[in-house]
Amino acid sequence: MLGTDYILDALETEEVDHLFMVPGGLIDPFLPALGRQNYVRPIVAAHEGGAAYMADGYARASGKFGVALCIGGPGLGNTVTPIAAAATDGSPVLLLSGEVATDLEGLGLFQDASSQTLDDVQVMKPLTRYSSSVDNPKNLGHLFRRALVEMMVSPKHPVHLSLPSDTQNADLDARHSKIERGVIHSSMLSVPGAERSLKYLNGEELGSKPVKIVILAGAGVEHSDGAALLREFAETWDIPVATTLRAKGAFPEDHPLSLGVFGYAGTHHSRMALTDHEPDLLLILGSGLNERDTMHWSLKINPRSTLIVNLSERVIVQNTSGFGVVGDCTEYLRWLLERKPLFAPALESTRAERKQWLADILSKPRLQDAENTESDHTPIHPARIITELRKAFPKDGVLLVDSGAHRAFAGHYWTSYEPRTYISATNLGPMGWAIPAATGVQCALPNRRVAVITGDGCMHMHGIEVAAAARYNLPIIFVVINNAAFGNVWLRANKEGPVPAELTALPDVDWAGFGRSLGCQGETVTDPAELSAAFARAVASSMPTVIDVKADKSFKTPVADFAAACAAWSYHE
Ligand SMILES: Cc1ncc(C[n+]2csc(CCOP(=O)(O)OP(=O)(O)O)c2C)c(N)n1
Ligand SMILES: [Mg+2]
Repeated sequence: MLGTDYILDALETEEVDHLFMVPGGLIDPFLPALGRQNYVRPIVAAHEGGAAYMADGYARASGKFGVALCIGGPGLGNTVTPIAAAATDGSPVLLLSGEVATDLEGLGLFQDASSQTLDDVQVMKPLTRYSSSVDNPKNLGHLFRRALVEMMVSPKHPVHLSLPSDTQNADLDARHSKIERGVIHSSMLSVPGAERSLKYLNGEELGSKPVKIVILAGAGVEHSDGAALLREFAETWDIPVATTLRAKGAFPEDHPLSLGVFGYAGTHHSRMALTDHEPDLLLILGSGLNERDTMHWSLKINPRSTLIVNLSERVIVQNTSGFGVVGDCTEYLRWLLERKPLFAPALESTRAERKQWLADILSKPRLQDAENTESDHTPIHPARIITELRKAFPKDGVLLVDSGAHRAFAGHYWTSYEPRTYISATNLGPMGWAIPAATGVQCALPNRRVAVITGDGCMHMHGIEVAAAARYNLPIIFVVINNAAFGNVWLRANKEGPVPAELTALPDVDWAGFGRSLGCQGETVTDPAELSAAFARAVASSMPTVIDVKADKSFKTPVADFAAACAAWSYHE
């Protein structure tokens, strides 16, 4: 079979049924190859950035990996930010780019981006775990295999293969054999570390039995499908759970033990439990502990009373001078639950006091300015938009959230009931990510409802990708919180001096009309009382809908706790 057929056959073997692409001369051989098979469904995006974001969305929703295919040179350049977003969020994306024939490299051929000129492989090196040209077709099999392994080993990461046209067209007498899931997803746990952690749970290392125990759950829990075990562990001993914004939904936010999100856009409940007073035992599962996860480092990681469980030794060593458990969170929770008698008496004896402590916290307000969720203000308050969409949208539907002030409103006022139902590029925060990523999510989860909360600034960047939802009949609901501004930039503006208005203002675009022109349904909502019916119509429809909600830019984002932590922070602490 040809090199192109080899790759498509390999994707089928790995059960990856979609590929996201923009065509062009350097990958022409892939076009007939895509026509020769019918397992991998190609989705053509408007822009390679969109294709790579779609692949990222597919990876996050499917638990497999996403594939983006583009030409080298200008096509590959367009994927730089998406691949960086996948890298910073640990999303496994395989980027395949075309390259000129190896015997023509460096001769000034149109779009040559081989190692002799722009060097696509080097462009992708810092962003990927593995970036290589397959310049000898005989290497395609093992280099492809190497790329898959590098991508899927935890923490997952994007990889890149550059495919010269002679490799795409080579006749190969080989076929990919499936990489056994057990090999790549082998769950690891340092057992001596886990054994020592028992002394934290039963109080031996702490000096007394822990009453105020809090779990902070990061993306490591939802990645490794540890959410069910986390719930069992928390419920067995009434231990409250907060999540990072990245892992929102890893613990159901309507659960009596839920503290909601901690950190950026987080709840007052999580702040009270985690930072107002130091807990007796803080268990941090699978979080990279970045600025937003730690509420601008206001989370005090006391080495004597904190247990960090992470696959990365670096996360443990950088965040505590104390002890940590190196390992997969799912494996750790399973290991603990198999050894209940070794620490259950301690947790049992403190249960009543812990429940009282939690009840005191939960009796206080959870949300900042909760009254805004019912605001009748026009232009519409973003908190009201988020709240009305939540009511209309199915509990197991998947929400994607973009970058801007709307990220804070969604993070704070949205309720997530299941893991992986709130997806966002929280580490890099590239504007417009959510719009194409939703196409990838809907391709991976054809039977789930998918919605996007985005801003008008984000629409200016990648809004054109709503076209893919129309072309491929994907019933995605795109909610544009349209405040005719780069809202969060506007909110910050003037702090350091007067800012010319045109730097933060955007024209009030008719995004519903824009959506209709691309084949979607379009709705415009100006009155908050109309939100509920508009969302209900979109949920009932089998077509994609762009809903342009005219919103007010002047409402502050609900990040008071985070802002206070930033203001209080000092290098000398
Ligand atoms: C690619 C990229 N460029 C610039 C930024 C900086 N930035 C973050 S949010 C934002 C404005 C977002 O505007 P909009 O989508 O309308 O959202 P709003 O804040 O109004 O809710 C900008 C310019 C970014 N995050 N990503
Ligand atoms: Mg805006």
